Amino acid sequence: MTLIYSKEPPLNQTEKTDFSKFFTDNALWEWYIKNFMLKSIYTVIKKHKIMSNRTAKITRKTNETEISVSVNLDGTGKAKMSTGIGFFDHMLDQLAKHSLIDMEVTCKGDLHIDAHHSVEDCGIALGQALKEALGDKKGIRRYGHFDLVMDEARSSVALDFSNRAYLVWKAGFTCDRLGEMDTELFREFFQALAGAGGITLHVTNLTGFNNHHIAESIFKATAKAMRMAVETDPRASDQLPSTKGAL
Ligand SMILES: [Mn+2]
Repeated sequence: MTLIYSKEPPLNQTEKTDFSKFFTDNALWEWYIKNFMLKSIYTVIKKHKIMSNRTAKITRKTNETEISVSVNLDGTGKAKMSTGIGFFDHMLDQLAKHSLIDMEVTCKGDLHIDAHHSVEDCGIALGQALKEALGDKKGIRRYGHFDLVMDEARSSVALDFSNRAYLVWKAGFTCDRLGEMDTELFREFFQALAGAGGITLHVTNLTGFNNHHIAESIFKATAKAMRMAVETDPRASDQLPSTKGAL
């Protein structure tokens, strides 16, 4: 079947009122497919392309770390973490899984010193990637919050992709390390993430005595809040969620 584009159906004046021709004439079917069906398919593909374009890849190299991060905000929570710090990988896995943001983080850092540079720089690169993937932020919900329990631990996270970096951190740990990760580095990570991502981020641990649970509940609550904030709101898909007109 050869598709010849024409804005008008291939009919003469009298044929235009004869609808039976639509069922018998190949040229008419071709015209219909070209002008309506293909147009609809193109629209869907175009829309999907816009959605799947909410991705970013960041590479960051300093004398201390070499990092590559990629994100897809419209993913399924696929995670591929390789930071050289087992417990940190486990936490980043939670962040991807429960935000439904596909995340890949590779870091070659100066772990012979300690994990500080690696954790902080991963936070910076991830924040940059999220910010870039969000683009102009049109149509997103912008705000997210989640109150998450994990056995005895409970953490609450509220965040805003405001482009104003601010961290409020109310969490403490009773042990110095989890695996190879110093527990004081959790705050460093979220500080870097909020700073580079332009996120107003409030993290509160409410209860808990197991440090693994406390840390994990914070990452999971952040993930769930992020999912809410970066998702597109179908009622405002073409609107910027700010009266200021910019975010
Ligand atoms: Mn765990």
